[in-house]
Amino acid sequence: MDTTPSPTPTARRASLTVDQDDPIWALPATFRWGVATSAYQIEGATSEDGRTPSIWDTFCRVPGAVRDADHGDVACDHYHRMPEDVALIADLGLDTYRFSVAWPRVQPGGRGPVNHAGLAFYDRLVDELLSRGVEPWITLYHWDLPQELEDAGGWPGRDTAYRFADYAMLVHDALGDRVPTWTTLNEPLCAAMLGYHVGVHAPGRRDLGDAVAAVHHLLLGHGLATERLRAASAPGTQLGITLNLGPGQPATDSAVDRNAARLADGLGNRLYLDPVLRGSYPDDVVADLARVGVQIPVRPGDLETISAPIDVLGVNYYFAHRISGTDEQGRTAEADGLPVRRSLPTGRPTTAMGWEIQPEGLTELLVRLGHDYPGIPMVITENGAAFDDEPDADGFVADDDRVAFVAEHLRAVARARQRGADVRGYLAWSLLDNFEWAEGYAKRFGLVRVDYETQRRVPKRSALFYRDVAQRVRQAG
Ligand code: IFM
Repeated sequence: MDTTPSPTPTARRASLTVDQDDPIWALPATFRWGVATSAYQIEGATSEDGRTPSIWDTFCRVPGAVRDADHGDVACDHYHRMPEDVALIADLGLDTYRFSVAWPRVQPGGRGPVNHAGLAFYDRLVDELLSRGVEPWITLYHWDLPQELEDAGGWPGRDTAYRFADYAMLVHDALGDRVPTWTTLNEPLCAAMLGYHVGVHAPGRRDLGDAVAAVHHLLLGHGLATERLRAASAPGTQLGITLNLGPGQPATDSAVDRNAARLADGLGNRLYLDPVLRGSYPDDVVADLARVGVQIPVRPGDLETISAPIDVLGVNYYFAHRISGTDEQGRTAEADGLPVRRSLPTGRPTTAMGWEIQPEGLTELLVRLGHDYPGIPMVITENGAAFDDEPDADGFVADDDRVAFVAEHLRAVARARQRGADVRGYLAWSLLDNFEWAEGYAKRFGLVRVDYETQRRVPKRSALFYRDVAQRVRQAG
């Protein structure tokens, strides 16, 4: 690959050399190239223009919940710097920006009329993107549930699904004429399991039954919103959901490890894929949950709603698992009676999150999805890595580790396509360094560095590499 320095956004070299015969160059000219962010992680301005608190505003105030007691009050100040951030995306030559809408900004309290001042921000954002030739891709829910809805029961309560569909329509009424792609939910697994079972994300509850009810009501909300969005949308509008998925191999061929891997796949992947794409929950997972006294609160008609047809499956991929069914003490069942599912290290290098770098897992995942859930186009709606970036005196980060990570994962996507997976695009996580949930600002995922003291943005080497790869693939078509 020609790494000739280019003048924008900084005259730095995108350093990695990619061979002429690299699978990356087999990506089609029509491939979608973009970046993703989410509202709470970048916007700040948490009490401006009528926005009310979300569960994350509340959770960040719980002592010890978030590293360094960080919070999203200012974050990347994107709410006030939006045109500058859109210019970054446009200058990188990317075609798509996936962002999320903050529910408590648009509909404070989670019910009732629209808050025009809050909605106006997204109206301006969409127009700014379109004026710079960047396609807006909306995610309606990226974890910032209005606190008042949590106080009324949160996602374990069925009513929240209906509130979500109403909110989706408020956003669609305002932006549906200009936004071609809509994702209902980002990573319902994290919203439900980390928020209501493990308790390390907002709202910090710890009950498996509540978490499983939350899964169902998140998916019901997805289905209700999809049905209503479909009825209101112009032909050609793309609707979908984003799931975080990861393959898991048993550590050994023992029955215990294979059973643990089955359950990990069931709870991590199939619990979401099957209802959305097949209209049923997986029998084995339902049986496992029943054994520990947990039932999915399905009512007649729910699964038909949840499996309303979608146009695109968003796949978020970070790592794969090697699953053992035995814990350090040799036990094979958790306290709740479910098989132990322990992810074992395989010895590969890790990112700053401690996640192993496993690009081959992405190929495996995409090929499997294409095989098990045929007929649904996929887009990588998130993939990226946190590293301990070291800026130079100019604030530039020569993040060759992230460059290599992006290259390896693009290659993994290209290989999956060669094996028949219908993958149509890649949205890097993330445009900016941002608020990484329970890790606060300690972990940096951005292609663009943010100096949180000054709010100065500086594209990293990975941003320039990504720009150049996208440009070359596009031109080759
Ligand atoms: O930052 C998150 C994002 O909000 C959801 N997907 C995973 C990312 C990295 O942890």
